[in-house]
Amino acid sequence: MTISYIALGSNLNNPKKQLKIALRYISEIPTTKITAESSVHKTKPLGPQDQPDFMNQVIAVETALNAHALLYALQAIENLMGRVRTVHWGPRIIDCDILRFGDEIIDTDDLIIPHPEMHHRDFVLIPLAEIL
Ligand code: ROI
Repeated sequence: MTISYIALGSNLNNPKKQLKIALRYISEIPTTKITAESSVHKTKPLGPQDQPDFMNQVIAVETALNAHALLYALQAIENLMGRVRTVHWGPRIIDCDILRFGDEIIDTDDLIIPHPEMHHRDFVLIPLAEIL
């Protein structure tokens, strides 16, 4: 089993509710259990300012999946929830980013772990600190 930290963010269509829906789907990923949840933090957008504030949260999961299988499960949830990739750094219904996966270092086309931007982002570090 591996412990992984995942950052969630939403700024569209009732963002708090979107985080709850994402948590429910994540809890249904096979062999994966949510072991910690930060509180929900309201944050100013990083990037274009002409978009709503975000709701951000970080969770820990314990999983028997490998990192790519977890990534694909999270991408399936994003797609199921209606995420459309249009504006770069634009508003989004849900974003699920793997921050850490055990102590693995991964550098592939579709997945870089540890998340290369996490140490620049208060909206990730503050909720992460809360659950550590
Ligand atoms: N800004 C904040 N505050 N929270 C996010 O989750 C977030 N996600 C993003 C961009 C658009 C970079 N800005 C964000 O992807």
